[in-house]
Amino acid sequence: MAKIEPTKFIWMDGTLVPWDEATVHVSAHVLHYGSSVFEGIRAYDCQGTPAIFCLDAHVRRLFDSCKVYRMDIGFTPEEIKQACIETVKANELPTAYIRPLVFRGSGSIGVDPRPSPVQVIIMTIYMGKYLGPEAIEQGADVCVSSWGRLGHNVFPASAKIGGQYINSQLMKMEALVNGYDEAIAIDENGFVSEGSGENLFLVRDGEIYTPPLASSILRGITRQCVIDLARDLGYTVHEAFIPREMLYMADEVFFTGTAAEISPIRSIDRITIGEGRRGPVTEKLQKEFFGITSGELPDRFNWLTPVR
Ligand code: PPE
Repeated sequence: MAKIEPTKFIWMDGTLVPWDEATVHVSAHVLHYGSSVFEGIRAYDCQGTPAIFCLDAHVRRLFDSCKVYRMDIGFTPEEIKQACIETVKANELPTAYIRPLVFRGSGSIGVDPRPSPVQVIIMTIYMGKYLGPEAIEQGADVCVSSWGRLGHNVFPASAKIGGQYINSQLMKMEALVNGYDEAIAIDENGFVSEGSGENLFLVRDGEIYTPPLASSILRGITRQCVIDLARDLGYTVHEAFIPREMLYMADEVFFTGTAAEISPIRSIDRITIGEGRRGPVTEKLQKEFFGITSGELPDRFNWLTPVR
């Protein structure tokens, strides 16, 4: 997807270090067992000032994920928030994708991660449109994956844990190899779950539907913002189990996510969705969302933390 362009500094275990010095040893536990939790946060160019989107909610989820995974991060949420701000500032980026990562470093071999030290890094890089620049207007072509999402007693889907992303990688590779832009997973009960790195919404007869947390989805922060925004605009939003066939019968389907923002879907399994392009509800939500993040509209939901 996006190539990493190095920036000046990476925040590592409490200090900013030059990009090239932010390294780990090959014996690091995370490399062998996927023992990490992470976040993805965007900073938008808000009238010339970088503004971090939903910083509190992302830091809260990072700590929630650490809790599930029995990881003591060693910093307070306030310290991590300040570190995100400091890293954006130090790299002098007008916009950024902020990637906090908490992982088990080098110290022990074997499945029990606890003897390996917990390390924290915050990387800030450039990120463009997740599913390509055209997809945000024209819509993406997606498939239902042959890979399913696992139940909550196998993988805690609402915790953003590194190792769990093998499932997403399998979905994404299969989709790309077969000529699609992205895939949608089905949960263990046969209901629609989410994309490899996005939550999913559909529109039918002017009402909006999205799978509930119990469909093995990540508790998406953009998802919550879109629910709040849609209700504020007067739409009815249902968090409801969605049978697969409802995807094909929808008037509009779109993804949400930090990287994906609000991305329309124009076909699923080569079946045209609605008119085969971005629908009016999706467009309206995008307009409001990008209006707020660019500072053209007031930040009425308190989404933004300006970096001065
Ligand atoms: N589901 C999954 C599986 C997921 O990874 C993401 C974010 C979401 C839903 C949307 O959540 P939120 O960002 O809080 O609205 N995926 C992140 C990583 C993507 C990547 O390719 O890396 C992201 O969008 O930053």
